[in-house]
Amino acid sequence: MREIFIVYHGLGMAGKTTNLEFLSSVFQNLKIDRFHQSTVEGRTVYLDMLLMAIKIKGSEEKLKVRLFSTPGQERFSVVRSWIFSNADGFVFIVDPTQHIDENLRSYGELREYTTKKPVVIQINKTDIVGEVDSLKKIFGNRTVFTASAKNGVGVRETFLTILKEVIENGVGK
Ligand SMILES: Nc1nc2c(ncn2[C@@H]2O[C@H](COP(=O)(O)OP(=O)(O)O)[C@@H](O)[C@H]2O)c(=O)[nH]1
Ligand SMILES: [Mg+2]
Repeated sequence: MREIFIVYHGLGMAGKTTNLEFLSSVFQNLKIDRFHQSTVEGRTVYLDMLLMAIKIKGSEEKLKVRLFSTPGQERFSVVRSWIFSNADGFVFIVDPTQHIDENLRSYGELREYTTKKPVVIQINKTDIVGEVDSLKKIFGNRTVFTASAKNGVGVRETFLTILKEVIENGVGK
């Protein structure tokens, strides 16, 4: 079975785990495995992973789709570069409650990987930050979704779009 590997990146607390949790519950019937290790405060410590088997329309074949979110701590920087270089595509989660420069620094960590691989932007937490037009403009050359992962808004759309872009980009090369 071919496998697609999609990485959710963004600042700590941006909502990466919340996205994976929501997908894990809505795609319950496709789920093969879910692993998340966190501290007592709920921060992702090492690994946040969701594995699904998805049948693509118009094809007999099933695809394994593996989602990872990146661990925040610096001590996992080696794990992080391994994850980035092995990804087929990325979702970058923007946290509008944190400074734009911080968000852009985090986005910049993907730069060398996204020249050939697709990235979809999700501006999260729009339930608490209403005005995100200026943020949308900053990322305007990419596909941008607004979301409230906590309420499951925009999560599915973000995922299905990156999946589509990865498949179109050619997977299992
Ligand atoms: N208000 C609001 N809070 C959110 C949203 N998404 C995530 N959060 C909260 O932000 C915190 C960090 O989320 P988490 O998914 O663990 O972030 P991660 O560090 O990127 O994995 C948690 O308390 C979430 O409940 C959202 O859309 N709206
Ligand atoms: Mg997390």
